Amino acid sequence: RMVHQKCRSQLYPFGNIKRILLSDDEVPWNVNISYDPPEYESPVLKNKAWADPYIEDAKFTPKFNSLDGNINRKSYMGNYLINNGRPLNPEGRTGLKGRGILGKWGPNHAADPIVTRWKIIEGKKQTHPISKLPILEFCGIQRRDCNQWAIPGGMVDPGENVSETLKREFLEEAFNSLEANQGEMEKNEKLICEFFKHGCEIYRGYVDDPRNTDNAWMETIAMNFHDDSGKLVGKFNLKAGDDAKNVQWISIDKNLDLYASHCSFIEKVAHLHNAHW
Ligand code: RP5
Ligand code: MG
Ligand code: MG
Repeated sequence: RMVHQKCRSQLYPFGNIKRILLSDDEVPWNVNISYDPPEYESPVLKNKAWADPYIEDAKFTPKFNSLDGNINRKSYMGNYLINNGRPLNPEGRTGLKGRGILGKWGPNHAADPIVTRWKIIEGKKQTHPISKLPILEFCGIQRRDCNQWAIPGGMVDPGENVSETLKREFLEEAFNSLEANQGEMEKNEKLICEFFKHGCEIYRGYVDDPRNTDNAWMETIAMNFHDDSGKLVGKFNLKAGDDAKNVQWISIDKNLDLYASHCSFIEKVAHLHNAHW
């Protein structure tokens, strides 16, 4: 498997903090190197209901590697190590310690809904001139935090089922449900509930997210919801909302440049449908 990359670029995406640069060989924890990275904890985490307390806080007694009340501190990657009370990133060093901008020490669980349809122009399914394979489109959003295009995913709330997170995040980011009126919201919720009944799991595990640190990282379940006829998503009235500043159907191709490890999820979806990549 690939060594994580996006969480090793020098400038941390928040707080103007610089990571120590590492070679691929220096990433695994079991490789001995002299290593003293800077530490960062974003001030925005202070007193946030969705964030853990400071790790030094005497009242903070997290149960790592387990279901801790309604917070899932288990990793899809197996048991992670704890060093001086701090969880260690299962994919190795990142050049930065602390939890950065991430709310939870250890795994931060997210869900990624990958909604797809065939590319159709004037009633004709479009194929790629070289691969001769049909072109798939996915519903992508532009993230407000970094301007990169991404899958409209988000964090699993405490006690929430992943199947709920998938719908809620899609509604928030691609339908602007947080600012919709009651009637609109009910209509959209019904549509998405129906459409999200049949999904296919694409990926479950670690995400190479630029926000990851040595002690906090993203994990996700990515699910594909495919509309083969295009008739269901034809009813979608896409409108960016919450952490998304734009939303659009994006043609799937290997030259896509997407946030975190989202390209690798999209590639799996393309192969699943025998579409152009
Ligand atoms: C990525 O961050 C996940 O794959 C998911 O798309 C996203 C969740 O974080 P927010 O969108 O809530 O910032 O690692
Ligand atoms: Mg969101
Ligand atoms: Mg999001």
